[in-house]
Amino acid sequence: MEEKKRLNEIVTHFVREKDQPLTEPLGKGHINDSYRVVAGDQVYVLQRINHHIFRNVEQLQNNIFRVTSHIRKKLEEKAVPDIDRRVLTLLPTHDGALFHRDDNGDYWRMMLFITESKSYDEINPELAYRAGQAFGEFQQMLADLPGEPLFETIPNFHNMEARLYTFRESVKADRAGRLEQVASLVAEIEKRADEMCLAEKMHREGILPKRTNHCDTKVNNILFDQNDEVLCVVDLDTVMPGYVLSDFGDFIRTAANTGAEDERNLENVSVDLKIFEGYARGYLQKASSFLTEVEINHLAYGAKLLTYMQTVRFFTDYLDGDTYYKIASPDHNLIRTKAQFKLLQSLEEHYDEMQRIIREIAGRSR
Ligand code: GN1
Ligand code: MG
Repeated sequence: MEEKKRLNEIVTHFVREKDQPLTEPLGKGHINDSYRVVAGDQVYVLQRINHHIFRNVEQLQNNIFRVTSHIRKKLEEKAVPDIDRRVLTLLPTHDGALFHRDDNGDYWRMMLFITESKSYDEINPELAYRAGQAFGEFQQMLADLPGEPLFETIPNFHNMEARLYTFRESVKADRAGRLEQVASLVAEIEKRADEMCLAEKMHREGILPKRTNHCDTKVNNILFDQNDEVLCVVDLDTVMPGYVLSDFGDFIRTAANTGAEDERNLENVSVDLKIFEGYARGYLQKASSFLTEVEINHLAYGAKLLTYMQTVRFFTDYLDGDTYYKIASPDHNLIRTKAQFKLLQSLEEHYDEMQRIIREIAGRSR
């Protein structure tokens, strides 16, 4: 079936056919495919869920439903206006299901489109401060989520020990025959392996808790309104139990980089400490009430860890022959690996400064 027709057929499981839905591609995620749908006078987002990555779509959707319902309830209690633009709203199918499975075995979901919003791939310190508040508040609102812990939509997602295990398997297998040219980079990864497994070790020792984390705190997963006020945190597929230092670190990795995630010119890549400082200020303002000393002391470490982890993930995918991330050129994953590694080196150089900034802010907000 022609792609457009197929999409339209899928949409009619969620909206009425007589609203004549129109679908067009949207966004640039590495994992799912997204479309903007206009039907009647409503705008929606349609997504094909990548079920090779998210293996249990039912549990995934159930997580998102629990998270968004809980946040919605909190916003209602506070009588916040315009709630549909401040939390995602899943649209059930006509049968009341949270997703639709088509004849090809693909999984689809729909939600309301957040109108008059924008996202950034790069921001300034003031917006970083607002984003820090937003993710701090997100964790805070989910701190009392009732019921069982959330399902781990990707098992061991931010577990560095597990990531290194997979990486080493890929090095051994060298499936795409690419290892020879990148041996020195493998050595750089191994040199840091022990240091980067510290979070897992602290968790086993009982000194680092798991909380409900977003696990993809990319700067472009925050929607701002036309006045640059934060509207909403989006992309909730990976919301699951994790360490707060992970969420903190992933934001720094993506927002405090002076270059792009896949920058070819490595001279452009370094940490922007003004963004770091802005984010830390916003985040700690909301989160310092529930964080432990150990968690606060490891936020800057989290920036190194998540950048290292992303280096390892891109590198693994490169060695495997590009099976996970969408690529735009044959060396895309290698370019990404090198760019992330350069950022890691910059974070290492500025680690003491980052620690000083955190201590300074935490001292004031406690
Ligand atoms: C993926 O596709 P996107 O931008 O939502 C990935 C993140 C990585 C990121 C790297 C489920 O996120 O973990 O950090 O790419 N999501 C998944 O840019 O693997
Ligand atoms: Mg994502």
